[in-house]
Amino acid sequence: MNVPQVISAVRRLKIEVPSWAFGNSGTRFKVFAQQGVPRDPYEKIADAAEVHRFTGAAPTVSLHIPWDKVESYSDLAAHAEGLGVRIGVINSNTFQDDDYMLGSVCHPDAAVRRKAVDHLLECVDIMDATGSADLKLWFADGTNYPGQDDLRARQDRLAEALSEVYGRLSDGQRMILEYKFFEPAFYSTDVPDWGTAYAHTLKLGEKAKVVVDTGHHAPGTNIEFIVAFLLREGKLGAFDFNSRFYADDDLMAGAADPFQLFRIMHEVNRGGGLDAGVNFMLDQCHNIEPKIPGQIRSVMNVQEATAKALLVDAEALNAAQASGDVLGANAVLMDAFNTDVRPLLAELRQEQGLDPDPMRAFAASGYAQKIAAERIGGAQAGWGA
Ligand code: RM4
Ligand code: MN
Repeated sequence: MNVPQVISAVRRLKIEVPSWAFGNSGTRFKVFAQQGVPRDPYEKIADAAEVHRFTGAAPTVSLHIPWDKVESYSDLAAHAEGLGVRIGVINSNTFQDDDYMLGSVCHPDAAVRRKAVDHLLECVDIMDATGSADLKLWFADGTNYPGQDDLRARQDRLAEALSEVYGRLSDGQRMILEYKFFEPAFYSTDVPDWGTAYAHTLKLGEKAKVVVDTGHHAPGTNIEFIVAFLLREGKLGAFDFNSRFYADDDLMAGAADPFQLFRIMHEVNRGGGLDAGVNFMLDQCHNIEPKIPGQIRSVMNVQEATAKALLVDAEALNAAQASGDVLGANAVLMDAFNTDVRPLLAELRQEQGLDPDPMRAFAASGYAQKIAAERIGGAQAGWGA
């Protein structure tokens, strides 16, 4: 691809931001409250709209239910549209009620499973009201001790729950299933890996796809292989981008390992994933850095990795691979990765009528000072609201 082609391809890339990135977050040790943090879903969407205003690349916002519960979802959707963004994926939450101590859809007690499935069905109702296309399912289900519960029976319960919710989807709606190898359960997890998610979604049908949260893998996992495999099978539904050093750190995408993000985007591009209905979401928390700039930086990091991936000389790579030129093939990839694409992305932003430096432009806009002055009183949003 030449530079104008790369620019137009990156221009089509849209990145979805999570409502929860704008609320307070922290670790189990401490949540450091920040000034100007939203008090409700309306204010979260206003902050998300700023990310889009300065990047031109983040037109949708994921909601988390019940954290983003409101009286009228159509009103919230209209509020979003008034700010130039739309509501995206509906993320379900079956991990914060006392009832879920032993799991949700895999719980041994049928009454708890019923409650969890009813919540998922309610999320589909919300999708109907907001026009959201995707229901994201992440389950905290699992066990802590060998023998605690029947691993096989838990898979049966999972399949049953998924199939009931799948049956409730309309045309144009999808169910996207996220996996995570451990935490909060430590001995067994009911959807621990892409293979389990793939097997369940394959059985369910076309409207069920897999979510790859980049932070949900063991160290050293070759995530780009998983991406290539799922794309090849038409089963890659979405990404939850973030960075990890140790566990599910939820740091900014591209911060810990920009080379990994590049390799992932290379496989996305190779597999036609830029135009295959894959939802590129961020799933992050900004514990110590300011939240809106944290999101802007993350969007820029994904754009950079994508631009570099698009710059890979496919012809030269094919030729080197076909002739067994190990070092030559590797060099083609590294050449693209080592290209400074920041001028190219600045050009793209200028074409879009945006400031070429979104971080600087946001800082100069005065928005952070404005919300810090205005958002006094009320309860700041955080996990759980
Ligand atoms: C989970 C998972 C989900 C996200 C929650 C907040 O670990 O990554 O995608 O919705 O965290
Ligand atoms: Mn996630």
